[in-house]
Amino acid sequence: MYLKHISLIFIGILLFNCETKTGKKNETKKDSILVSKRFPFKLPEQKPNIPLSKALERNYEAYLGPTPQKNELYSQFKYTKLKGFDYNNHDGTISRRDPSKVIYHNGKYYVWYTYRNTKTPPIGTKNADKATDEIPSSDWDLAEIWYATSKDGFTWKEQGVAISRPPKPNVGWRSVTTTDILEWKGKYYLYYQGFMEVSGKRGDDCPVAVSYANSPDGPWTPYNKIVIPNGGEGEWDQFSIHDPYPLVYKGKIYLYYKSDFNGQPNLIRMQGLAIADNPLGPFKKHPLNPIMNSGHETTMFPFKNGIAALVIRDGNEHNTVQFSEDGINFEIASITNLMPNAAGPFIPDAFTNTNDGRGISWGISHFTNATNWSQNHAVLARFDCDLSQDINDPSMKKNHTYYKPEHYYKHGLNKIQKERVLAETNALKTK
Ligand code: AAL
Repeated sequence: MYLKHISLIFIGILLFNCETKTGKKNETKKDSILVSKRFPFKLPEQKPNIPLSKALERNYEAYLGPTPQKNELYSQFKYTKLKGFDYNNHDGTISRRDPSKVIYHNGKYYVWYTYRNTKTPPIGTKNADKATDEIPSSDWDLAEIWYATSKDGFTWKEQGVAISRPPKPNVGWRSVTTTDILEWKGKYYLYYQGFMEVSGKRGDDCPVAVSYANSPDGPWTPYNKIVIPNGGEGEWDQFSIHDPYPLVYKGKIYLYYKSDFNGQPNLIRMQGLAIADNPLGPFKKHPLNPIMNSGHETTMFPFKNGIAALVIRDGNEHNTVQFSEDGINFEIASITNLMPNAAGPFIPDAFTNTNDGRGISWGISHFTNATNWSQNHAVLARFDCDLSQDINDPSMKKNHTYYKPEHYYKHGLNKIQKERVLAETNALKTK
């Protein structure tokens, strides 16, 4: 009997030890091995060698760091109103939008952009048939390419027109818009959308043209040929080649662009790539186009050995920063919000054919419909971020952005939604 009591006490001690060691009731030896394989309290910097869920596998495989704070391609975005641009009291007659990348030359920053100055605000692409030589359909109809310079990136001095509309039938006679800059072997090239009909007549249809100069101050000579043509009939980019965006990568000109396709009312926007050895072409469209399944205006930058992209507004993967090691196959590198629209970053190594892209920390973007649709116009703004290997700004790496309730209430239910919600409640009453 005595022996039985002693052995029961001994087993109790054993179990107690086992319990205290694992901290859990009735854990077996096998469970206790699992316990040492349980995910630890301190987040491992590297992927731990233990069984992981898909989400945790992805957390270590898909991103450059296990948290946004450790992810070089995650950032918040901060915005600053620019000084130096007049908008006629925002009455809709003057618009500035779709800025180029920013370059630095002779002690000044340069930016080029779509400039519209018309007697009336745009009447809307749905009213394209009522547009005239003086009345614009869209905010970018009857536009020119203007430019401005700045000593600090905040206060700008508008320099005036860089590319004016050429006479009919030259490419861009209706409107020249949405430009971007390339510096190549000491010369400068401005690529831009060249409209040869009113935007909205069929759609927002245009090819891409180019002008060149020996100085960023011009004078600019139009190539007067289509340099990125629309795709063939039935191809995704058959109607619009938007947002031309050249970088120098792997010794060639990688020109990214957007196309609106699928047709109204379910317009889809994706992005393509055309590559050339010469700024005036021929550009060869990549066989894997579209190379980006989401996005709107194009914003790419060299990053480490590849190309990174700000992917905004449209598609399953909008509101992401993406990365590709070959400039073609992009994958999500981070998810963020309040991203800059039509961002034109300052990219010191945009044209240096680098294989260690340093990234970006600021640029110029735009806000469209800056006041209301009856005075529809866009304004330029500065954005700042930390997507750079050369800065470490923890306040750009926070993942919370706080808005006041009124900000949310502005995005309220529409009439149809309110009716649906009320009907759901009424349906409950009749049950
Ligand atoms: C912009 C750009 C292109 C489109 C229009 C003006 O955001 O995508 O330039 O054509 O909208």
